[in-house]
Amino acid sequence: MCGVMLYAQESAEPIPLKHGAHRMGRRTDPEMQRWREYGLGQFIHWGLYAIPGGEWNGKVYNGAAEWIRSWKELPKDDYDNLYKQFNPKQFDAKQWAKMAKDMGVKYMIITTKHHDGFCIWPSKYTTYNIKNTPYRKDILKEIVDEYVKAGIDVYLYYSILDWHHPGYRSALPVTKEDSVKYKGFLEYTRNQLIELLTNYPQAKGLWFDGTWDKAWVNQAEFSDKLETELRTLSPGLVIGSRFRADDFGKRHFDSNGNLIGDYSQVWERKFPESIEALKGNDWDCVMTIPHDNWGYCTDWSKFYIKTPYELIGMLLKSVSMDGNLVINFGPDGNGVFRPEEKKIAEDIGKWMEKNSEAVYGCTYSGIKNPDWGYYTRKGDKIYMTVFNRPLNNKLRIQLPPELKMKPLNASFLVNKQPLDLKYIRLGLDRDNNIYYEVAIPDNFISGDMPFVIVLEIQQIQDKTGGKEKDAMT
Ligand code: JFZ
Repeated sequence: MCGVMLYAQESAEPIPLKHGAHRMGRRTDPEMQRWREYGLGQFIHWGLYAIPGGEWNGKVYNGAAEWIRSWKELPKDDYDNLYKQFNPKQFDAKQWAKMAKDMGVKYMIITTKHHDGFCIWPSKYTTYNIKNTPYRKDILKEIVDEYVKAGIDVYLYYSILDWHHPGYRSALPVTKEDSVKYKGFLEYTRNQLIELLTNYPQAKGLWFDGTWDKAWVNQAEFSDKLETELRTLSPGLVIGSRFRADDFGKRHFDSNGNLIGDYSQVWERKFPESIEALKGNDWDCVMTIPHDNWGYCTDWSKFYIKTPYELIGMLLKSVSMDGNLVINFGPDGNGVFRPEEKKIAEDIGKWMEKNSEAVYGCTYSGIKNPDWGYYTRKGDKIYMTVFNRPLNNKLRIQLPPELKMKPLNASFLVNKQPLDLKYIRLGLDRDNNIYYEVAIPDNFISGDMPFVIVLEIQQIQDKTGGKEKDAMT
């Protein structure tokens, strides 16, 4: 019964929606193409939570450090007064941007207002902002200016969930008074978003959070109108799938299965199994270096910390499936990145300096990722990034015939050294795959980081290409 209903739904006429997806398929404009080509991004979580750093009165909070205000051990007033201490004396936006630039980052997302409601810009709609801290200056402006100067695109994170605003409600307003207050909160949200885009016109997009709240989900008309308004104010703006829900409260994908917004934001600290799972949608993955902690946390010894090797693996995995990887950093209350983060950024940067050709502007290659690493593609070049060097030094390449690709030559990316490329055979398996092999020289010392081989290919025009396969199935 259930199966029948599902089938009926899928094949039936689309469900009429007033607030569904605005578009089917990918955006085709240059701004979105630019987003697609980034490859690597940086997330920064920075706010009042950086002061306690996951601890209060010597006690350690078990949740994510940026959520500490929700901990019962911490009196809310104490937290809300932390702004009186916020004075990051060592904060240097230029240095931040340089660190990101050296890491090879092409875009960055900065928390302008996290769940605690504190604003790192001098918003005229609340006093709970940077201007009323001892620091006083507009931190957001410093960050936007310096990153833009360094050639890095900036995106503004904004949490709809707000523990400070008196009109905020997480669930549906129950009383008349709740409704009125929540309306005021929605107006506040709209005002601040317009303010952000007006004050920081360089921002390329908005990154929304906390939009799972029932109260927000039920405001489909409001958020849909607001999205249109924001896009009109800032043409080309990129907004992911985590902003608004459709008429029936469906998030990310509307009731007809179409992606809401410009790219999928469901890949938080996880990856799609395969390119097919993405259904052709743009996507990025946001990733923490520890397990699940975004804001500064004094003690990292309780976490497993991802290595640069693993993070580069995640980067190549993302790009090989047409996505971007965004790595999160959480500077401390003084505006300083912890040494571990600096070292990771440096190590990734060293690798990117030599190998970023396999990342920037690259896409899915059409070939399934092999056991030894990842394929990425740009034009007539296939990049083979090797993470697991085979013990026999032979890299097997398995080409589906319908790709009609003929490998011409192979070489190391770093020094262009030519490598032995051998055709093995066609039709070895039931899918008629074509096999090639690249030989890694026995005396090649790969070191402890992945290396890249460039495979130059030619598109072949043959009359039967792909046909044999169809005929066999
Ligand atoms: C949210 C925040 O609560 C968190 O503090 C951080 O800012 C992160 C980037 O976003 O956390 C989430 C959001 C979405 C999911 C999980 C945690 N999710 O979709 O699985």
